[in-house]
Amino acid sequence: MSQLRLLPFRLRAQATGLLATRAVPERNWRSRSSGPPAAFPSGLGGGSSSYMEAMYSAWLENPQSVHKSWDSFFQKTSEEASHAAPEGRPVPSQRTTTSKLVEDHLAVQSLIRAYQIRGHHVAQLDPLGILDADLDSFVPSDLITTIDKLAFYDLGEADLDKEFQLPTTTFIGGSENTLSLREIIRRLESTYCQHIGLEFMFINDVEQCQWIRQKFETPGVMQFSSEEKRTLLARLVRSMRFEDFLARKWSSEKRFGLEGCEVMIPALKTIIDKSSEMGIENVILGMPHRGRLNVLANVIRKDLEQIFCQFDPKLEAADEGSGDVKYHLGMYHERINRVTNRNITLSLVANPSHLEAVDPVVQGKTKAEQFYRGDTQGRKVMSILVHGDAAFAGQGVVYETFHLSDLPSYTTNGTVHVVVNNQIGFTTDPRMARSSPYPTDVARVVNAPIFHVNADDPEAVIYVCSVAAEWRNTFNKDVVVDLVCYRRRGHNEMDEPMFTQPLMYKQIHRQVPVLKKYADKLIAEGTVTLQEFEEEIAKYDRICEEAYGRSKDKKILHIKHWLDSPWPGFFNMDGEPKSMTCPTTGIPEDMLTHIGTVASSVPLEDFKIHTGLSRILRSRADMTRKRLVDWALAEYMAFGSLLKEGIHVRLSGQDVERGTFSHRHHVLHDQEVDRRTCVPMNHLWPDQAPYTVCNSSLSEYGVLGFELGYAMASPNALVLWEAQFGDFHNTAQCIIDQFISTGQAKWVRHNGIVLLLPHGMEGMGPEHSSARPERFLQMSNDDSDAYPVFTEDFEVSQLYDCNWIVVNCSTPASYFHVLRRQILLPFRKPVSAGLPTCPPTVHCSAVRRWGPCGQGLLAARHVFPLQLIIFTPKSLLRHPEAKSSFDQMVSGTSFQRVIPEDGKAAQAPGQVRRLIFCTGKVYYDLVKERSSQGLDGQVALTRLEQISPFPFDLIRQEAERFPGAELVWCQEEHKNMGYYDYISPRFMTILGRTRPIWYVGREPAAAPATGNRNTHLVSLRKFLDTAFDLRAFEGKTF
Ligand SMILES: Cc1ncc(C[n+]2csc(CCOP(=O)(O)OP(=O)(O)O)c2C)c(N)n1
Ligand SMILES: [Mg+2]
Repeated sequence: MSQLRLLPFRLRAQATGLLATRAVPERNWRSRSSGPPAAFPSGLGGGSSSYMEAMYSAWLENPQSVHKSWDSFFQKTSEEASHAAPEGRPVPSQRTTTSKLVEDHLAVQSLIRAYQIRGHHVAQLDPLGILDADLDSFVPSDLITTIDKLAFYDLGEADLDKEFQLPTTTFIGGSENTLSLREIIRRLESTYCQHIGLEFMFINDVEQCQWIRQKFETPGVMQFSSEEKRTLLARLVRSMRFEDFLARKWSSEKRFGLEGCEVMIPALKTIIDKSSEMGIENVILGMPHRGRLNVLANVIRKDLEQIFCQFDPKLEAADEGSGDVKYHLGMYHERINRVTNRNITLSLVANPSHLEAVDPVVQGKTKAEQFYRGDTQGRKVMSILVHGDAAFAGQGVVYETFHLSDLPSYTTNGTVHVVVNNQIGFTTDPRMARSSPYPTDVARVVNAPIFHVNADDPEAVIYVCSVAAEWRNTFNKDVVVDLVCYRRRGHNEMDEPMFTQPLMYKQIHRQVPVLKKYADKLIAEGTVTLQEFEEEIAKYDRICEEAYGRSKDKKILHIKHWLDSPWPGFFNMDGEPKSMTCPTTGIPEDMLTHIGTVASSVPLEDFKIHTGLSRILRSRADMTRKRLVDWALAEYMAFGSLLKEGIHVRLSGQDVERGTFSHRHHVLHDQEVDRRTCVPMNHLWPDQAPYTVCNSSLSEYGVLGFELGYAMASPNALVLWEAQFGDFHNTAQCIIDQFISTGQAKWVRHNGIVLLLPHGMEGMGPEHSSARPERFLQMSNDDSDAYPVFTEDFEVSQLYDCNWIVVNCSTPASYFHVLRRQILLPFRKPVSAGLPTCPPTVHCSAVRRWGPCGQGLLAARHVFPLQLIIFTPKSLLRHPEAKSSFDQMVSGTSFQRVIPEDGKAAQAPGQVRRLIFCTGKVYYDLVKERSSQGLDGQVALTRLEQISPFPFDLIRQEAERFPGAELVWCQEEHKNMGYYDYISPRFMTILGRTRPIWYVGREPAAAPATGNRNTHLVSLRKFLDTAFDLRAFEGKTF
């Protein structure tokens, strides 16, 4: 902010207005960009003069021996050389003169290229005129900001009026192939150094660079009709007057106003208009706090009275849950785009305060919407992400999200990013907030063009946005619009910015608002009259006043009016699920056999798999014959059976295709044909739903956010994210805390995402051991102290009330059932009417298949999904005992929240002296130990498969079954981790504090596991000894 730039003398003085007066037909850049290798070189830098000299020697010998472009170039320059020789002076040799001309041409080419690469560094991007958008007042020495800088190219003032052949890599000539140097510089200045700064020359693709050059360099491109200007003015009026209205009515309320970047509203609307014109029907937006209410009002077009209601502190919410502050809420709206007269659906995804966290969520939702519509190219559905300058540069999830943008299973075919670059983050100057020149540099990693634009030039902004939308819809790649603006007030309306940015804010106080500047311009040029302008303002003010009047009649708030992803027909009219029954989750035996058979085969012909894999498939076939499943096969059965029922299954995460532990192998690789793969799961049934299994980038925050967004789009899909090891979820903690555990309470939004978190103490060290169950359990919202009312539907109503389900399965069958229950659990009934007709390529419930039908109904099922956290095993994947029989999975069977003791101890419960409750893998250690100590009749072992919501009813039942037994909770985790803190008060509640629940497990610790194998085994031995020492708690009080 202290870096004042003295605007250097520019050569543009005489040029103003010229661009607007010339109507130049567009040149076809495609035909110009290609040619045989020896053609006139388009991008030659300084090092190419020897090549040119070689060409020239060849041409002197035989003009036909070089490409015709060289021929005409040398002919022309020779002619000019001979004309240029001043009278009376000796004529230099033809070769010397031509050589000079060749060098000058090369210099001019370099000069043009310098502007294309570095022009943005001197563009006037800061509306305040005091800051450098690139954080640096340095002026590149190869830009001609003063006459003397021509010397850099060995050119002088005398060369300014000489004509130069233009290379194919510029469009500044319009229909002309030559221009004077003076005009070349003027046009380059006009394109690259005024209110638009273009960064694109790092893009690897020449065609894409040419496209951008043509869009911005062609003379006359930035002309607007008077109608377009009036629309732009009207949009600015709305944007500005909306903020003014809020400021007038609620002067002491936080709203994170847009003042200083009002142009964002017309900017977003232009992107949407242009995209709609190009065929887009559904736009999904993500954005932070700044200007969000304005976007809701003027872009999404949410009813103003509903927005104003949010300012009324007295209104109570009608819906359950915590709700959220008004500048985080989402919205969904289908309407007609007035510019294109086409239908458009706009949704703004709700987000937490955590800046940029919504980015991957928006991308996932967009991908899902594209997937369900069969929109593989992103022609119908697209995303727009709005960012703050400080957050865009500082938050790592931005980078993670960019890296998803071109991955086949994650791409949304291009996103338009808009940065509200108000050159400040809360109280921090950009120079302290980032190390890169611009806040947008992160986008360079994916070759996204970056268009910086001075936000006080509304026409420049609109032009840039229109090109950005066209870019996205032409190349299906990301693009960034950097709106360089200012923040008129403090961080929020209560903040005093002069404490920390005194000079900047002195300038801001002097700054004429953009609306006034633009209105004055249009009035001066006669596009509107002052009266028309004032009427436009009065009209919008009236709209706001009327809505305000209506908002005062409201008695109640509805959070569900702010839902960003409604599921049609999912709820009854009163918002309740349709039924509270829990069907069985088993499937017919022939289905199990069929899935087992496909899972052990290679459905494609002449497909050679690895011999090690053949062994695995043979063992699957063997298990199928024996009516057994291991973990991987149980998962196959669950996925495969859901696919048959039309449920799309998507499994994503690092190395999930094979499985971190090499157990899954859902994608087979031909050992002889490169990149030939086969996914047998997609060969199960003729009309099955599609199965997507995809290895993700090495990201947790980004990818989990993405899958959450994907799961948000439909209740009729099983979407799973698997962590490589369970503890890696902590780098995605924000998605878990801010969206998964709280999303329903804050935003009445349901989501059925499943997290698979490998967990288990196996001596692998502090990392790779614990998936940190304690964290999830601590966030579970079931009340530890309330004695529940055991109604008939207790199991289901408990699920209905909780924020997520936490399970730790001890058997493959249990895993199979819980995955199926995730979809079937639901409160559903067949639906007959009232749903929108599905577009031609979605999953259709009428014909119960995927593919075009054009006659079915959207929203095939009416399920009530709930987030599910599963701690999954590692060593149990191959444990000989960890197998389940078909008997535990066939029709009529279902998920057991608790697996009670059913061995010797169960035969004489009165004799049992100890009942050990446990969950997950430790069960197998306990069984083995019990048997080796000969205590099968005296110690009962009961497993909690579902930990949260806590199965109060079954725990009570089990405790009552063994009235004389001492109750023990055994876990392999340390005492301050795992499940103990969660289960202990709940046991107390259900036992009425009459019997203690003793702890057996590892001691409290700081690290989740030891790195020393021996220490691991010693601590295991120790707690197993305690578990079966029937006198361990004698004399102890609780
Ligand atoms: C992840 C995260 N860290 C910190 C904050 C606190 N915070 C809220 S707004 C803000 C400044 C954001 O600056 P910028 O991205 O430039 O947006 P602006 O407010 O300037 O529009 C900060 C630090 C937050 N909301 N999220
Ligand atoms: Mg900012």
